[in-house]
Amino acid sequence: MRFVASEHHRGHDPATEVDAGEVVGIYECVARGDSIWTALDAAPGYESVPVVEHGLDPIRAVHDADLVRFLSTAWEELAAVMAQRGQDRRQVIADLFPNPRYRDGMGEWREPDNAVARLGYWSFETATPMLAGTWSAARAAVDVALTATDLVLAGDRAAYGLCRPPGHHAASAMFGGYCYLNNAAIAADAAATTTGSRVAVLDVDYHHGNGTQQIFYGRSDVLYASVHADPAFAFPAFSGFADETGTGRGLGATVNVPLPHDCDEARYLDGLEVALETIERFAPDLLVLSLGVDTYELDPIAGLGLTTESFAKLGRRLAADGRPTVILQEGGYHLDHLARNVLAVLDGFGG
Ligand code: Q9C
Ligand code: ZN
Repeated sequence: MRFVASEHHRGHDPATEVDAGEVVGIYECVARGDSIWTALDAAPGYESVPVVEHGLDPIRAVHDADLVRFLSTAWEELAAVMAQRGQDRRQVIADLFPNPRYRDGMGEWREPDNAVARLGYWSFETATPMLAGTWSAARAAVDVALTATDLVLAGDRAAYGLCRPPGHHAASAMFGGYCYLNNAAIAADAAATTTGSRVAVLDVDYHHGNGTQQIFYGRSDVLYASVHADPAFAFPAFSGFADETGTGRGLGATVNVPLPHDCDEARYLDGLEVALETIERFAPDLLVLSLGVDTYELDPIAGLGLTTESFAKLGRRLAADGRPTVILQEGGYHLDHLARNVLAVLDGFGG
């Protein structure tokens, strides 16, 4: 299997996040990308392909132009505000968010002038810091996803994109959940619009991919199917319910399979079958797999009872469906077992 990765991920090197008001070490760290890359280089049967720059057009096809403009200049503006305050900061985390009820009865929202307030205006939670290298890493992750997609569109059975930062929590006009640009959505949209093909996104990350769901919620050409921890107890809490099935022309092209806290491999694989049945009925030409391995039983912030052998089964099960597949990295936070679990999926697929 051929794979794509970018050195630019290292420029996005956050130190901390805020969890329930507590400052903790960042889980979405540089070592995640490096450990997977090192393992791919050492494993037999994997060949690295250079990243091809695809520019901003495929990003703007999915994301609001104002979000893209904000992300591209955010660090410069934040650094200026911090300098004015006499603070030398390597990262900034938003702490003010636009609750939809704030302006009840008071008319339209305005984007704030202050860069720190704007960080919250465009985001939704406190685990997604902005740094000097964030924008180029986020852009490079999109290029990684699009380059992997090109390989599959040109005939590779499957390709792996080592996207970091991840993408599936980024919506058309909002970032967060460690995600800035929605790599999988941009790849799926580019494939669907440039080739006129039907694309299914299967999201197996522990967390519901609210961003990918939102981007495709009204569309019938891209199916979004997700198997994830029930939002009743898991992040991102506001989406991923089984009764969210799309809207308008997209009705029926969104599928959510929420799983319980005490999930194990057998229950997980049953849930996966539900998602795969809907994909089968949709009959896509291309599958984009949002591959989070934070379903691992030992994941420090997540976990749905899966073992490394479960990930091999997942890879074999997806390969059995025989679809051209773009595999893109999302979450997975057990640093010591991360690469092993990703490789289990890829090897299982026939990597
Ligand atoms: N500030 C992915 O796995 N958790 N993202 C804490 C509270 C954020 C997970 C949020 C988890 C994000 C790609
Ligand atoms: Zn996740």
